[in-house]
Amino acid sequence: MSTIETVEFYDHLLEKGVELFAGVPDSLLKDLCACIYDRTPREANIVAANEGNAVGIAVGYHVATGKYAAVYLQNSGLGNIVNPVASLAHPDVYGVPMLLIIGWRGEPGVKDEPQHVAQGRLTPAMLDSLEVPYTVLDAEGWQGQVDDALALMQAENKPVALVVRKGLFSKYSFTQENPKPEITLSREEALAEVLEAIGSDAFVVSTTGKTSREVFELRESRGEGHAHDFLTVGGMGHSSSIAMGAALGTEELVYCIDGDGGFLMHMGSAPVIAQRARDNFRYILINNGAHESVGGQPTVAFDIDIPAILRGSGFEHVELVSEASSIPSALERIAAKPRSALIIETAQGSRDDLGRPTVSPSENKVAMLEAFAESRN
Ligand SMILES: Cc1ncc(C[n+]2csc(CCOP(=O)(O)OP(=O)(O)O)c2C)c(N)n1
Repeated sequence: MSTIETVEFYDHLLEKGVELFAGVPDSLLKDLCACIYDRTPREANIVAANEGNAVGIAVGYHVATGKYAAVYLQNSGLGNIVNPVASLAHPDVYGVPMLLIIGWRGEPGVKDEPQHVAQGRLTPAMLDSLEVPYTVLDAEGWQGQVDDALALMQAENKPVALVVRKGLFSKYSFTQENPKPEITLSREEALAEVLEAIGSDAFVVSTTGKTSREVFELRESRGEGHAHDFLTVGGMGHSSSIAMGAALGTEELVYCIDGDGGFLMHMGSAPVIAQRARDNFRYILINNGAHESVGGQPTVAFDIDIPAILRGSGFEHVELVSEASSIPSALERIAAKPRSALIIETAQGSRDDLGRPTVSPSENKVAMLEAFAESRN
């Protein structure tokens, strides 16, 4: 498949007046997101907490400057933009031009994971129903497609979208500064310690991305099966809420294992959970300061005081560790106390040969229902 030269595409957007980028990184847009991150001043590329926030930034920027922003997202994030697009940016409301660049996971005919199949099939229909005109970008003639989209966006004062197929952008490599070189613990090592410490009776709800893939592989190697794990393969940011709901169905402890990107995406759930979750809910946050699963763009998680946020929300016992040897004793204390949370700071990175779950979500659900029922007996 021929590709679009990523730097040429980026330069073209700049030539056409894009001075602000905002979004949430995506695996299919990995090279474009890396290029934007590498070449754009930090204040002009906002890695937003969620895609709806990125649309909000684009709306505010336009009303203040008359200019327009480019908003990048995976199609999984379309749900997060529906509200601000339909009830703010749509021409029936404020009429705000913005260029949406959407990675098309689960495109019909392209093999992908279960969580991307329906979203991939629904992507064109969702854009149609939002009345957002879109073009599926082509490696041949992409300049004309971009220019037409921008002209339409400006003529009609509305969001328009470029839909990006797998493998469309050329490789863009860059070296990122490591914000915390003193941390050597990997996420997978941390997860291995966690699974060992919490025991096989506890339930786990793990976050979207490589965390859940690592949990799956660790359970395989531990020979424990998968019936105690809800892998949040889609619905990024909702693991803690899922764990809150699941804690209602068992007397065992239910651990949410979140990531910093997932935590930030719907952080409003933290105080509600701290105030209202049942006493068997426990929270573990693996903080590597980045969206590691989709290319490693930094989040703001290393710049903020997460223990203070959790304490302020109502978690009464909060610990932070960054070494494997501290995890078992910390989890002993966490297990003993309701409204407690453990933050584990880790380095970025994962195995090249990391696999994907071989049990489907629907099979896993059947097994989980049984395991939860047993835990109540
Ligand atoms: C709503 C939504 N937006 C974007 C994505 C793409 N995505 C999958 S994993 C991930 C990064 C998760 O970051 P974090 O929680 O920090 O975990 P890490 O990958 O660093 O372990 C992203 C952005 C998605 N699945 N869903």
